[in-house]
Amino acid sequence: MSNDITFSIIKPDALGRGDAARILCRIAEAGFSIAALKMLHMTKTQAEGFYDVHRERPFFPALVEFMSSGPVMVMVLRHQNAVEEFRHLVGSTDPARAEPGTIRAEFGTDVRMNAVHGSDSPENALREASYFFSSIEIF
Ligand code: 3AN
Repeated sequence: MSNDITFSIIKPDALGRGDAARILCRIAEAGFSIAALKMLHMTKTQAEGFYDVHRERPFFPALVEFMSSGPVMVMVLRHQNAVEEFRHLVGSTDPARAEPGTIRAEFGTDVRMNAVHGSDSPENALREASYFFSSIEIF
């Protein structure tokens, strides 16, 4: 399994505050290149499909509500060991526990509104990338 791509979302909280450009700068400065990028506003059904693995979790309805509450930026990022490197850059799920200097420590509000998503495995990176992009849109 190729481990040079990961999938990310700049979530509605960060986009709504106008932080997308600053987050993209952080990502580029960390050495990631953008293989695909677009902005969209998910329907509830699309957000449910994306977070299907969390369907039974108590936070699922609020998560879906939040992720479909406004536009997001979805992207495929390229880097050696991309999944692990990106999760390192993003920080812990809870911004209050995220290491200083991470994107969530700087831009996140709480465990739900935590500014960015990053895939948790190479398998999920491929699945998530293909949820939003066709193969000819990934460079
Ligand atoms: P991560 O994005 O850090 O991999 P996951 O995959 O466990 O975290 O959770 C997916 C998303 O669900 C998180 N990014 C966050 O927005 C939301 N979430 C996770 N845990 C909670 C929670 N305890 N309460 C509310 N929302 C949560």
